[in-house]
Amino acid sequence: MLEQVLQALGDGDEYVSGEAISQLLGKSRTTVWQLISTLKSKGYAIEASTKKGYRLVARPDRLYAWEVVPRLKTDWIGRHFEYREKVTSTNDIAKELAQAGASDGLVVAADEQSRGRGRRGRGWSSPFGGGIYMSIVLRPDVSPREVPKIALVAALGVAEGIEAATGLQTAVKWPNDVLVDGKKVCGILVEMEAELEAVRHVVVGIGVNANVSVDDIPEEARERASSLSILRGSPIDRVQLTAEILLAVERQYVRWIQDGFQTILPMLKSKTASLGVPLVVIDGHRTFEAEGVDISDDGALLVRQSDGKIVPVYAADVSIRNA
Ligand code: BT5
Repeated sequence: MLEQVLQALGDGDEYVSGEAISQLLGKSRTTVWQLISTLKSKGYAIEASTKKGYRLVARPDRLYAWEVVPRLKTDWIGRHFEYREKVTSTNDIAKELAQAGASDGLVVAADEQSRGRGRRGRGWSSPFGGGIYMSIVLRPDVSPREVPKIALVAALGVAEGIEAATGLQTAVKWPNDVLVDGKKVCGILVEMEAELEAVRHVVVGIGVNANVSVDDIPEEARERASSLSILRGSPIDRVQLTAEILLAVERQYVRWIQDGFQTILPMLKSKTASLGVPLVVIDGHRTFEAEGVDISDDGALLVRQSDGKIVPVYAADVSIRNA
């Protein structure tokens, strides 16, 4: 219903009479007035004039489904879009919904996370309204062994989406970060539920520092992380960014499913900041220095150790070493 009122108000160029909205909705003038009040309480600035009716002056910077869905250009990802103001973690909600049978492509987004998660039990700072916190439920018909590649496929999509929405140049840091000017602006957390040979569902959690201030980035990460608004020097339209990211992620995901990982690889390699540079690799309990050489057909990062041997790295933390 709120969506219909917003549609009736249009882009706010002109006043729309209460009578017109009431006729469009088939509801009384009192109901229209109540809906307008609800929209105001959700952050919409609406002018009311007894003679002329209502005029939409400003939209809030929120990831409401009725704001995001009309701006989507995807075929299926995000068409079912669940918005929550505040959650523990969008990955948790997406997982619950997936277990309850949510369809392929469901997106859960929130304006704040109280327990945003990174990999290996680490946290993800998720201040209200600062970032994009969203999780996509996917049901790929692949073996669980293939699933780690989804982080790379998604990272490539997010990188492209950020470029399309902001004009900033991006790079991918293997396996799950997106960088701008060498600073981490996005982290991806892929989780799955699977049986031995079959994937039940995958949840791709995407956290983007859109309008996050320096103070909201954890101290230990400040040197290596930033936000898109800081790097561009102007605020980011999170709704548009969300739409662009979902479009690019869908495009890369469909390519992967239909044409295989090899079709993604050249693009991924050309965008990867971890190749041809000195790295520090933390693989379980082992930390070593190496040089990034290539990404293999199965998504591993190939690194050259100091003894010259090239070894694959599958699930490590890799940072770029300042030479
Ligand atoms: C990641 O982990 O980069 C994955 C982050 C995924 C977050 C999304 S938000 C939506 C969905 N719901 C969730 O609960 N999670 C996903 P990792 O590579 O482990 O990086 C985590 C580390 O980055 C932390 O230990 C901090 O040092 C640092 N960090 C925390 N918050 C940050 C932020 N907002 N920006 C940059 N770095 C941050």
